[in-house]
Amino acid sequence: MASMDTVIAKYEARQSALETSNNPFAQGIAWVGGDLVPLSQAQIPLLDQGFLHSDLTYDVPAVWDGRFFRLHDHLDRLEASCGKLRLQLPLPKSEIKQKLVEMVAKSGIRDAYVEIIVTRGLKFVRQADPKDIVNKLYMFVQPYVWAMPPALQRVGGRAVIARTVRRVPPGSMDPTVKNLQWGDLIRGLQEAADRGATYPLLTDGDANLTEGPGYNVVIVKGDALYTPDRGVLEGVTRRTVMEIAQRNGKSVHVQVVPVEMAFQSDEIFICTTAGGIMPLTSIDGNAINGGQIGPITKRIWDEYWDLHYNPTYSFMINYTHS
Ligand code: PDG
Repeated sequence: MASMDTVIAKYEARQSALETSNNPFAQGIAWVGGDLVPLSQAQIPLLDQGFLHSDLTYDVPAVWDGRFFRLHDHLDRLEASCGKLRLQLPLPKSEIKQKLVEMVAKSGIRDAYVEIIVTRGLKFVRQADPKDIVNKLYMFVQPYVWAMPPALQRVGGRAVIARTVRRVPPGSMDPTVKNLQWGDLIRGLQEAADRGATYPLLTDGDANLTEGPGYNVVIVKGDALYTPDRGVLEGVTRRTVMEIAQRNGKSVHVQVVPVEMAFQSDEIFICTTAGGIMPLTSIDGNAINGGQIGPITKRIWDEYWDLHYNPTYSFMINYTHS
């Protein structure tokens, strides 16, 4: 199994190889209204309801070392999110997949953050006849995004339990729909910075953990993993974590997770497509596991990145014909 040092060193070597590229899409490529443009030139119409009322859903798969990871799971979740918001995918999933592969290949980007957005379109829902509403699709590919940079993943990040804001409740904006109503999450980030930390964990307002800005949270206690069942996005990374843990004989509990469990945990980490497995070594200034990354987190980290080469989870992109 590849260790953290090897995975990061190989990634960094791929990055420096890219620096010499003269491909106009090397810093990103976008698909807007059927046209492919460099990401820095991509524009959305001002009247798009995704912009005016955040009336949209989106999803984010990633490409690692030239392979798409769990793309079908992300497209399935996108389709489910569309269903919950009464949006229609503007293109069939198979065509979206084909376009995304073409875009990644054209960009030459080997490690990519890929975003697919479906908005209501140019008509506001109020007083609109549903048949006049035409949903819009936007897609882009850019170099991989790290919610926690690799250097910090080696030592672990500092988290706080947010006090000034709670996660939006499921009866308001359903967090199982991946959405860009980030007001609560942004406030959490600002509070964390005010308190000398980087990673807020938001509660449900009743002293139970939910999630943070762009990540799920997982607690390790003994031979068991715990992660919140409600008020969270059902993360694809978290699903991968649960599969790895179960294969390693750990029990996995998707349940109510009182804040207190975070302080009593043996290990704790957050996880997302944009950064993978991100260890936390302090919460509200209290060291977890003596301030060291624990063995179970390390094991999951290594297996997580190994799975990016497993054909059950990923497929190779052919970069040569673009
Ligand atoms: N919870 C929220 C609110 C998220 O936005 C995300 C992913 C997750 C959990 C984890 O889901 P998954 O494992 O399927 O990726 N959000 C990141 C945000 C990246 C950022 O900019 O911080 C993503 O869209 O990739």
